[in-house]
Amino acid sequence: MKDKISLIGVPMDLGQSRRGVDMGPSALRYAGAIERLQNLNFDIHDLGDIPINRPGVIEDTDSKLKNLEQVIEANEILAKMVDEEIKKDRFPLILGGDHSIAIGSLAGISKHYENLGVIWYDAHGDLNTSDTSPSGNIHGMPLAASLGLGHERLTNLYNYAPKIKPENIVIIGARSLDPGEKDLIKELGIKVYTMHEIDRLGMSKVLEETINYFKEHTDGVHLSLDLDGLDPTEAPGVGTPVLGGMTYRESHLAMEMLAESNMITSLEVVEVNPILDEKNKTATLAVGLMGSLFGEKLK
Ligand code: B3U
Ligand code: MN
Ligand code: MN
Repeated sequence: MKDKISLIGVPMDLGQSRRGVDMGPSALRYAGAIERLQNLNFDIHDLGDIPINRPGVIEDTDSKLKNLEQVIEANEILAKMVDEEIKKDRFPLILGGDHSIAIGSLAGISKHYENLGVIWYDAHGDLNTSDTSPSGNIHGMPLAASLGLGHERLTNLYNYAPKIKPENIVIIGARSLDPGEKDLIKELGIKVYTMHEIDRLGMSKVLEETINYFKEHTDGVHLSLDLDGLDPTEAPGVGTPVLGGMTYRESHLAMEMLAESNMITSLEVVEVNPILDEKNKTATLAVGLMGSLFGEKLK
């Protein structure tokens, strides 16, 4: 892993309907994200938060793509910043914000790789398009958009498409998939470890398989860490909790195995909602996972 990290905060909550996830970057900084990585001897630059055009009144329209313009604007800024930091040979660490920001992260990252792998650690598939989405919330669409599916303004963000290939994706922790997402997974043959597979195989095997799979296929791996992948008893501060998720211990094991593999080249941490949290428990957990991912056990 690179020893220079650039941290970018994205206080975005317009990709979904519950306010509060815009405070995610603050909650993660407050929980000691920067100090945790400094203690591991990383040279970390906090570039601050990108500006989000947040209207005073956020109308809960029934549009098929809620707050499209603002989501695009923020993601364009994010894509450019991430792109610039990678050019400087720095590891991009993006703190969200809701998961719609993965569209910008991947747009900035993927230009630098032939075959970028993506680990989508999430209760959801985020594989909806404006046609299949039950909610119109863009945070349920970033993986589809990055595959080139959905609204042209999202798929073509940062002026190229697609960003990733279906065979370079591994979804871990899925337990809430919409019908259109299930169809897409089958159609494209996307590798998914649902909670069923995690229960049967164990997290150790799931990560071993994922790591071996990526070793053959990819030249970089982005970890998109949605905190709702974890069980809400341990990570309650998320907008769309789904029971039966991955535990604290399974998640630490996953991060430690990824640290050992030395294959992660970028990270985003999303969907932390401090308003719905219990004393910043979820952000603190997230920072602990970051510690493991960045090699706390190894140093
Ligand atoms: N699949 C649903 C719900 C959802 C997606 N991502 C989150 N929730 N966090 C949707 O609205 O697309
Ligand atoms: Mn998600
Ligand atoms: Mn999710």
